[in-house]
Amino acid sequence: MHFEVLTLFPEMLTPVFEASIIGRARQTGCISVTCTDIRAYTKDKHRRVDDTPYGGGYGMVMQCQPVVDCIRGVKEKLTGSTRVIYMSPQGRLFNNDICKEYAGYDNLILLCGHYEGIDERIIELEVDEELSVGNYVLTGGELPAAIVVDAVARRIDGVLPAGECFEDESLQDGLLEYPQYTRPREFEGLCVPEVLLNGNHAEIEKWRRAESLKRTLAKRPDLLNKES
Ligand code: 4H4
Repeated sequence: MHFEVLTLFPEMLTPVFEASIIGRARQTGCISVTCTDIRAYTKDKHRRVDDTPYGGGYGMVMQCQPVVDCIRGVKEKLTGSTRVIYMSPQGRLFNNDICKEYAGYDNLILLCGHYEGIDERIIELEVDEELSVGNYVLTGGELPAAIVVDAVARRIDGVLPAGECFEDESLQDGLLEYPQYTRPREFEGLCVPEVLLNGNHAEIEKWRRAESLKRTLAKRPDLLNKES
């Protein structure tokens, strides 16, 4: 699967996509990730990408030509199914189901806005959908794009280390995950629960299920009311 991130700040994302699981998946060829600088598609000597909004108002708006040409320039090099996604608070809220849906594409093009957003005609001409990572306005779409790449890439075969599997539900059976512990057995007077140390897997599973229920009730009772 190929991820193409269109951004004014590729330097923001390069380190993120070179590290950890995503970095390893790129090296092994499970996925490819490219960050393309929208500014490379400008045609004026000042490499301008934004301008003031028609009708007045504060802030700047990203102009059509560099963004539309960047999307088209990238698209024409891709084969297979492709979806163009604009990271915006106005989009549908990113969740596990969307993650699953996106993992079915050959290519995802993630457009990162900046300033007050982008000229509406870009969306009309080239964007398949807007996608939001939360009901708040960020400075740019780069962090949301990194979230999407990370979450979707984890669902691609070979990305997660052998033995690990993505959580098909973002929660286990709709519950929050049980508490996790690792060495040492005691830290500043706090001990690992005995049940986890005796190797009785049936008992461990029972304890984990009880803990998941307990913490879901305490932290996210709303999850317990959901239709399963
Ligand atoms: C895009 C700000 C659109 C405002 C942006 C608008 C998010 C988010 C985000 C930089 C860009 C911001 N992207 N989830 N939340 N005019 N992106 O804040 O549509 O309100 O994904 S606008």
